[in-house]
Amino acid sequence: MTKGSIMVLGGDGFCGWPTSLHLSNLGYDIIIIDSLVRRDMDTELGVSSVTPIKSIEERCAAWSELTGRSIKHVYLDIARDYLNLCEEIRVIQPHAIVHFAEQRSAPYSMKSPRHKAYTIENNIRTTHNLLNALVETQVDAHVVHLGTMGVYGYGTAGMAIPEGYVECQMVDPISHALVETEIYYPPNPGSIYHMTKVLDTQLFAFYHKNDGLRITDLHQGIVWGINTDLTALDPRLVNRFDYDGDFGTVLNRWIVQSAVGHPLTVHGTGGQTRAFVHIQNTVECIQLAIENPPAKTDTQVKVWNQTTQQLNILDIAKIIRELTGAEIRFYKNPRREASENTLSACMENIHKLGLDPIRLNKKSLQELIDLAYSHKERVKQSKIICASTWRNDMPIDYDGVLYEPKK
Ligand code: USQ
Repeated sequence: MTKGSIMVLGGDGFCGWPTSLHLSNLGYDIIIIDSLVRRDMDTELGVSSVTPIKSIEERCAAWSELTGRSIKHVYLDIARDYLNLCEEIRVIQPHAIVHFAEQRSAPYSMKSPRHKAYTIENNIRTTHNLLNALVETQVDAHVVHLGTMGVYGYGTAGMAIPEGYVECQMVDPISHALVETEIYYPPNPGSIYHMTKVLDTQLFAFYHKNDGLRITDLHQGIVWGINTDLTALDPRLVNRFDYDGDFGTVLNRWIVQSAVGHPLTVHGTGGQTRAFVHIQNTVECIQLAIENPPAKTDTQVKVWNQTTQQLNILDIAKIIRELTGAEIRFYKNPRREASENTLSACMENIHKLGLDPIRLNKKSLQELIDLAYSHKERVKQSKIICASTWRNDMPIDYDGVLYEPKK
């Protein structure tokens, strides 16, 4: 028996594909809405996934052959085709809509004026078209959106990062009386990409207040790992593995660098601390969000932090170095970000619902290393260095300086 239909917007991507499999396996009817633009970006950048991913048709056919369950793909650009988005929502009458359909790379968003404009236009129109379409069609689907921990910024605030909202006292500018209130934690995005996720939160707050839309915004940390239990079932289901300077994220990139004998590219001093989550936990968190929807009577958009641990990036490099013997080098940071920060994020919501956190350890890293080593001939060394700088006057550092641990 089906549990109902779920639309996965951006269901061909790095988080979208494993989520689609996970939800299909739980008994939901999955409809992937995807314009396949992420594959076009690989062509634009002259790179491809380290793992040889199959076309969306082959992926869906393999899933059906292996499990008897079907996943349907609809080719649709929801940023530009509002009318067909409405039509799909009307026909499918989804129980929930998982929204991954945004350009998700900070370096890509900072590459050039064109990339900045594309990221703003695409991400904001996508989110707005979705919310607008739900109001127009009057379909009461729960929207589960993939936001980012980066909306909070990585300054050292001197306190733990709450889940979306913070209780505070404000000073009345006239009477100077203290007023107790709760507000969105002040946003501090570090890139145009992160900025779009901040703007999304404002759209959600408005559509929740005005139209009663039910929305969960998941502020996700940096995803590490490639496969989930289901993408690992068959090579045709394998997830994408990005390593290039635009789409590769820090830990996964470094695993690939170690496989091809490239030094680990630590930006700046490596003093950055970031929130992390394993891809298997990502799909489980989305399941938890779907199973625990907001009530119609909720007064706020539901916000959860989707992270299981916070790690210093130089510490990660040292663990990979210990496992693989890779050299670590410090590169001039192509980003404008604090050279050092501490980070402690509240992650109560997903944990109280029973998420079993996968923490970084040598065994889980070894699986990733084995995967990268088995496809290392697919890696182009020339695409490794981050060549997107946050400003035109910032140099691209191709050489770096060797890290020599104190004896
Ligand atoms: N970094 C390096 N060396 C590298 C690559 C990155 O030192 O070779 C550093 C960056 O300078 C940064 C940190 O590692 O300080 C994280 O960079 P990243 O590329 O792994 O992650 P980021 O750009 O923050 O974005 C990624 C995803 C994005 C998601 C975000 C979660 O691409 O979609 O929203 O992680 S978070 O970082 O918590 O905002």
